[in-house]
Amino acid sequence: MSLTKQRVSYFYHPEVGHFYYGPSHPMKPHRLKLAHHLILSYGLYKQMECYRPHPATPGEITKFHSEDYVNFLSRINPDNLKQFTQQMQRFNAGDMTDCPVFDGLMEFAQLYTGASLDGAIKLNNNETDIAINWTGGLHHAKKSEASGFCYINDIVLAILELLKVHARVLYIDIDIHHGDGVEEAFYCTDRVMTFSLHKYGDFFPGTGHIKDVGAKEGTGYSVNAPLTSGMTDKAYEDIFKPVMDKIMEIFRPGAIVLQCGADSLTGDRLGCFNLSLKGHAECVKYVKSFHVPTLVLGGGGYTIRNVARCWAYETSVLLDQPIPNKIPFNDYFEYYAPDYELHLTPEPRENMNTEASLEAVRVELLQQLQELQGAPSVQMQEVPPEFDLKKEEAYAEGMNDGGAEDDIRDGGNGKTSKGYGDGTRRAHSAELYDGEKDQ
Ligand code: V1D
Ligand code: CA
Repeated sequence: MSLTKQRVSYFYHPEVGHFYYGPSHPMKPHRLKLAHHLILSYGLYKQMECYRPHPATPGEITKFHSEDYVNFLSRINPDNLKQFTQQMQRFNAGDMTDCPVFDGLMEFAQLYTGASLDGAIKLNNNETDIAINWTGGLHHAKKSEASGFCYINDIVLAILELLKVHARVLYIDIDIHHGDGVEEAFYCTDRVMTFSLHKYGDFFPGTGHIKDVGAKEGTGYSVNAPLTSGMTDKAYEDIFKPVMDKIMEIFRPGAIVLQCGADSLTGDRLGCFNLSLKGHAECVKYVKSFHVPTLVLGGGGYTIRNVARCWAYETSVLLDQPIPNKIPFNDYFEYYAPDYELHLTPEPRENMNTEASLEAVRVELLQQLQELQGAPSVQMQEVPPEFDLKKEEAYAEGMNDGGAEDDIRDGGNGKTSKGYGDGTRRAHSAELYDGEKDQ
């Protein structure tokens, strides 16, 4: 781990904001354009490497999704629906579901997925410390099924990429919805720990009970914080930080994937938490403070001006570059009326999570994690033979003995993190995109 400034890479495809789920659908890819323009207008592009990602190929996508499902997504369009009635039911797509068939659906999925894969490859090659793809984070998609506005699970595919180099990958999900697709994909393995905070109880997707801890080898490696409406910054932080400390101590990930769904913010059209940008971004800041290679992704977020505010602010946090509260002039300036300010004020309403319920969640999760400490799989993690690491690095990462020299203190915050291996694979060629306006 180096304590020098962390290098940040940013992945954005200029076409990704042009897709349209339909007039009454809350998912608006246009929000991605708003966020991108806000990031540009704050001048943040000057401090990161900006790339135009490649569209993920069907061959890359079938590393997780089934061939049948990917063929279906590649062939279906709004003009040929009648030929696919049965498959639409089977794969949970169409107007009667959360996942409509819209023009360019597969291309959209290829663009957001390619950006996550490019970010993961850049991290694997040790060419960056933090990779950002605000267009990704579609955590509900399953192997053979669309779900909750998500078609291809770019997160699972990016984690599979990171697992080529890293013995253990931590997935963190601060979207208000449970990260069910990612949890399910890695439910039975101890090489990926998933940690989702979410609203639980009469809320989509209905999974993410605190007792859902994983199965088989993966028992104890799924961590769920079920919450209810009205979560405040303080309440969120009081769960997030202690659980993260314990996860980092016990799991020691070589890489982290952080899904930053913005529907956990105050005033979200679908969400019911009451977080400010600062409360949401505190999680991002905290994850960054561990100095572990991190892929930062978007996710949900339905009050689109606030989604843009959130991801622009979090980009500034990742860059350690403070930005003014006044929104700079940009192509979408009118969206930020009437105050034209960045930060959000939480609503004056009750937090339905009581002190006692929050304490119970925190205590239970810390207890579950403590139980892992004695588990043999933590100390004796097996590394597959095709593992793409130099031997000494794999040894240092997967089998360190907990001695003092294994612990590298982070810049004065008292936390420790462990060393990580760097990869030897080549990244996809990506075009440097230097301050150019969106086309
Ligand atoms: F309000 C709507 C209007 C039109 C179409 C869909 C919705 C809608 C709102 N909330 N759909 C939902 C959720 N679905 C249900 C259905 C009822 N059931 C039988 C299912 O409650 C889905 C919410 C998806 C949230 C997606 C996400 O924010 O987590 C996300 N993360 O990354 C990308 C998206
Ligand atoms: Ca979540």
